Amino acid sequence: MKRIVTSLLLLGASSTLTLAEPTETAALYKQHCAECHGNDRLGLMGPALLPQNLKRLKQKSAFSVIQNGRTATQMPAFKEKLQPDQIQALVELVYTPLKEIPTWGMKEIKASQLVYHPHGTLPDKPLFDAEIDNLFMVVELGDHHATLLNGNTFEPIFRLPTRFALHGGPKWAEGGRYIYFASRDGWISKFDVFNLKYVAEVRAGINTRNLAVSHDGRYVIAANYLPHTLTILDARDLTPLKVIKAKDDKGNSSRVSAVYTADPRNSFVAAMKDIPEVWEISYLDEPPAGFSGWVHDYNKESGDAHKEEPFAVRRIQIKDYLDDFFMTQEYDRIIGTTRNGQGQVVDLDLKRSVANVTLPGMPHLSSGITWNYQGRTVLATPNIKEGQVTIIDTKTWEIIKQIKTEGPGFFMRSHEKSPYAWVDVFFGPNKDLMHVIDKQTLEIVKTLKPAPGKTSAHVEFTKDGKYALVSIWDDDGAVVVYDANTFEEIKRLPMKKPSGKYNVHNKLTRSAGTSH
Ligand code: DHE
Repeated sequence: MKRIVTSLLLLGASSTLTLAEPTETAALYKQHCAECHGNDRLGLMGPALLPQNLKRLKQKSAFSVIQNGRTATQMPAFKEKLQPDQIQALVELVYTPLKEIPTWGMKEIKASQLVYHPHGTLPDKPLFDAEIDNLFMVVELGDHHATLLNGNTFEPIFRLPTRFALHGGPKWAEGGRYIYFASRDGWISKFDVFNLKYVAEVRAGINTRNLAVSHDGRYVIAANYLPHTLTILDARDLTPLKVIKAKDDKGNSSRVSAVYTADPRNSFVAAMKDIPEVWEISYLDEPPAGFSGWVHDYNKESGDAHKEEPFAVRRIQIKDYLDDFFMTQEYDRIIGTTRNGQGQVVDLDLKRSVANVTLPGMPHLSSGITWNYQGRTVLATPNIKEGQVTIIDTKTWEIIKQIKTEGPGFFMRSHEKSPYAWVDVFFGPNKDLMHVIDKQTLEIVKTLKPAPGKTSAHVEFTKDGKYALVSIWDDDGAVVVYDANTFEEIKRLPMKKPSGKYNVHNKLTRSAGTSH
C-alpha cells in the first residue's frame, strides 16, 4: 500500500503526494544510491546521507539534487529513472536518523591500524633508477590503482592498487621517499616509494575529505565529514595521536571542509563546513607565542593523550561557512567561499575576515594558482558553474578579469618557468577541450582537444616546467604528455580514468603553479 501525504515541499501546501512504503524505499535506495553512498548511508564515493550531514541542505533542495544531479560532483540526475513520489520517499529516508551511528573514535581508529613494515625496517635505497625529484604519482580512479611515473622518460615504474575511491591530492613527504593517500571512506595509506610497498594504513574516519602532512614530515592529519573530527596521526606508522572534535563552544558540530599544512606557520589550517570558523592547529611542540588564542586540548577526546602534547588549536570566527579555500603563498591569508558564491578573505594573524569577495561562478579555490602579473600577485581560479576563469588581485582582492572559457572548469595549473596556465573544461558539451592562457595577456592562446568526446582534465607540469601532463578522464583513458611551449603531443600513456597526478618537486617546493 502507498502512503498519501500532504506535500509542502514539492507541490504547494494544498497538494498531496503518494509515497512509497518503507520497504519499497529501501529497495530504491539499494538500487540507485547504495553503490555510491554505501548500503548503510555512511558514505563511500558519495557523501554520507544522514540528517547531521545534511544540515545545510533544505529538503526541497535535496529533492532537486536527486532529480537533476549536483554540479561539480559525480551525482547524476534521476529524473528519467524515478517518479516524483519515489524521489520524495528517498528524501524522507535520507533525513531519517539512523538508529545508531557507528562510533569512530580513538579506540576504533587504533584498532584499524595495519603496520606492514615498521618504520625504519626497509632499505633506504630506491629499487629503481630515476630522478626522485621528478617522479609523478598518477591516481587512476577507473580501477582504483595508482601509477608511479618517471618524469624524465615518461615510463611507468610501478602500478599499485589503492583503497577504493581516493580523493584529494596524495601528499609526498621526505623528498619523495613516501606518499600518503586518503580514500573517501577514511583510509589513510602510507606507501614507501623506494621499496614499492605499503608500510602502514589506518582508518582515520568513516567519511573523509582529505589529508595533509606537516612539512617536517612528523604528522599526518585527516579532515573528516563523518564523524565530525580531525584525526592526527604519527607519520611514521600512522599511529593515531589525537582526535579533535570539530565543535564550537555551543556544542554545534561540523563537517571539516578541508585541511592543509601552512609550512611557515608550523600549523595545519582547516575550514569548517557547518560552523563559521577556521581552525589553526599547531604542530610545534609548544605553539608560537606571537599569536593569541591557542588552546591546548581543545575538544580532545577524553583519555587519548597527555597534557604536554602538541596540537593546540586556535579558532577564528568568520562570517560564513567555507566549503572551499585557498591559502596565499605567504600562508598569512586564506580566501574561501561558500558554494553559493560568498567569498571572504581571512587573515590568520589578525584572526578575522578582512575582505568580502563575490564570486558567483562557484570558484574551485582548492585548485587556485598564483603568478606575478604586472608587478602584483594574482590568483586564478576556474569556476564550476560558469565558463570563466576568475583572476583576482591578492592585494586588493578585486576581480581583475573573467576570462571566458568554453564551459565550467575544475582544475587549473601552471609552473614558475612556464608563461602559460592550463585550465580544463570539465563540465558540459565541450568537456574534451583544454585551454591554455597566456599569463601576461590573460588571453586564451591555444585550445587543445586531446581525445575528442572524452573529458580532458587536470594538468601537472614536470619539475622543469617543460612538459604538461593532461588526463583523459575515461575508463579507456590516458595521460597525454605535451611540450608545454609548443603544445605538441610527445607521448600518450594508456590509463584507467586517470584523475590527478602529483610531481614530487612541484608539490614539495609548494610551487605557486600547483595545489598544495
Ligand atoms: Fe575534489 C581535491 C573538494 C568533487 C577530484 N576536492 C579536492 C580538494 C577539496 C575537494 C577540498 C583539496 C583537497 C586536497 O587535495 O588535499 N571535490 C571537493 C568537493 O567538495 C566536491 C565538489 C564534491 C565532493 O564530491 O566531495 C569534489 N573532486 C570531486 C569530484 O567529483 C572529482 C572530480 C572526482 C573524485 O575524485 O571524486 C574530484 N578533488 C579531485 C582531485 C583532487 C581534488 C583529483 C586533487 C587535485 C589536486 O591536484 O591536488
